[in-house]
Amino acid sequence: MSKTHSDIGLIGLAVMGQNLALNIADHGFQISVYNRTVEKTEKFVAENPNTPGGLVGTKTLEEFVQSIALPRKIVILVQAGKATDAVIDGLLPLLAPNDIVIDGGNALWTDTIRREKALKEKGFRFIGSGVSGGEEGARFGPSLMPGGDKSSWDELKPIWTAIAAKVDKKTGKPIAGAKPGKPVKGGVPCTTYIGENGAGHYVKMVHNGIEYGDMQMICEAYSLMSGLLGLKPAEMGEIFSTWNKGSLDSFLIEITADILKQKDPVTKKPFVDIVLDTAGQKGTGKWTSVNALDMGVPAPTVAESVFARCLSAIKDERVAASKVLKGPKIKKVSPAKKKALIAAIHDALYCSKICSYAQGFQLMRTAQGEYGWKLNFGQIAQIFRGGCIIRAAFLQKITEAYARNPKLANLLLDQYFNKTIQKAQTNWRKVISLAVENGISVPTFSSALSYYDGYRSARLPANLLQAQRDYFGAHTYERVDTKRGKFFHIDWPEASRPQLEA
Ligand code: NBP
Repeated sequence: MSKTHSDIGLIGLAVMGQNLALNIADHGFQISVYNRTVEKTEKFVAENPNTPGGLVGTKTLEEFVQSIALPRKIVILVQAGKATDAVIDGLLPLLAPNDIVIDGGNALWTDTIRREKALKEKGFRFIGSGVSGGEEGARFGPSLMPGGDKSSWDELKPIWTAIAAKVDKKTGKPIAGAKPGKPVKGGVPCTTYIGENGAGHYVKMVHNGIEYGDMQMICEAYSLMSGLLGLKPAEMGEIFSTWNKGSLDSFLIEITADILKQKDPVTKKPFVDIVLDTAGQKGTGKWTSVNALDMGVPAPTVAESVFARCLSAIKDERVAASKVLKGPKIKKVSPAKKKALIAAIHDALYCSKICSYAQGFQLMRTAQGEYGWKLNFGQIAQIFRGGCIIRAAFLQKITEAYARNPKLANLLLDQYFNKTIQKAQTNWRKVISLAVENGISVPTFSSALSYYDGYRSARLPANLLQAQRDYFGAHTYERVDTKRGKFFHIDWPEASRPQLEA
């Protein structure tokens, strides 16, 4: 029998909203749903008549709001940006004090900070929750990254922990097998309170930036195997399947193996060969990179992965340039060295991945200082273990690293990551050298290595750079033989500029 009032409400019945609503209903919560285009609501409710919790379709915002138990929990899953503001504006006159509005879209974290503040001033509570895992995640278990008012989290927690992806307590591996009406039982939920105001959406954004990096790095491994060894997609698919059983075990490696083994239904050629090489983007990788630049945090690998998509997008220009700009002819590696090269590419991928995550976590660490959040990095890595696109066995190593030292300055300094790179770096360097010698573009692999080499350098050539700045702009410099924080300037033209006039 249906309840008089629903446990929760959801606005926005596109892909994410429909799937999240069904996930919530599968866990026995009655959910009211509303969509601007009413026909979508009617169709959705009609198509899903027997969910365990029950769907309550509503035609107007007033009817929707009235159908939810107080204090209300209202999830918004509409297009991020203006649409979210429009929905909030429509809701505000209808809400009661202490109602909780939860934005599950991919909002820019600064918008979430603004919205949380504005709603708090009006006596309402606001949560900005990252929802990761796309359509499948929303339906059967996403990773959820809620940030905002802590008291709202305490009230939302039973629903959020129920619907989140679950990982095995011992192994940390995602528990699969959820079916419509039959969610998985037990396991550790992939959600935790991230922090105040925009913290959840910030962490979701960095997650997406890391995802950009992971995807591009896998593409570079594929490009190297194809270019240097001439391997066919299906053969590479088998290699990725093998890699998926080891330290690279992850969702993205798993789907890459599947994709490489897939045949095009029309031509029967390898599917990947008929896909045009231009990648799109929705902006969260760009946001991550822009924020890294704004905060002055070195995150070159994430940024390179965004630029790689930009470069891929100028297809016509590249095709024209390929006829004019010459590089070295690729020298195929001999079959005798095939096994060793595949192992080296594996190592290059793993080391680059470590650096990319080190950059992402540095970014979150700096943002924590900037916004006064208290982020638990070990827990953040843990909730990425299920539901997320970046879910990977490797994340357990990050959780362990932060358990060893919660104040870890950089993941590279952790004993596991340090040792792993020590062991694998010869292979990493070899692969990048081969790529450079053969003219194969590997922007994320090489930027990750440069990051590693830069980060471990006690002295960088910035001494010369600072001298240049002092020369042309009187920007001053610090000396190696005085205390930090004391600034000097040389009056260059008089002191040492070569006399141009006789
Ligand atoms: P979309 O981002 O495509 O948004 C479509 C929804 O927004 C529809 O329900 C539409 O209503 C509604 N909407 C728009 Br557009 N303007 C509106 C307005 N002014 N007032 C009210 N409703 C409005 O949907 P989605 O792909 O399901 O994504 C939802 C959110 O989740 C986004 O923020 C997205 O970034 C985020 N997200 C998506 C994914 C993914 O894999 N797709 C993953 C993670 C997060 P209508 O039916 O009347 O047009």
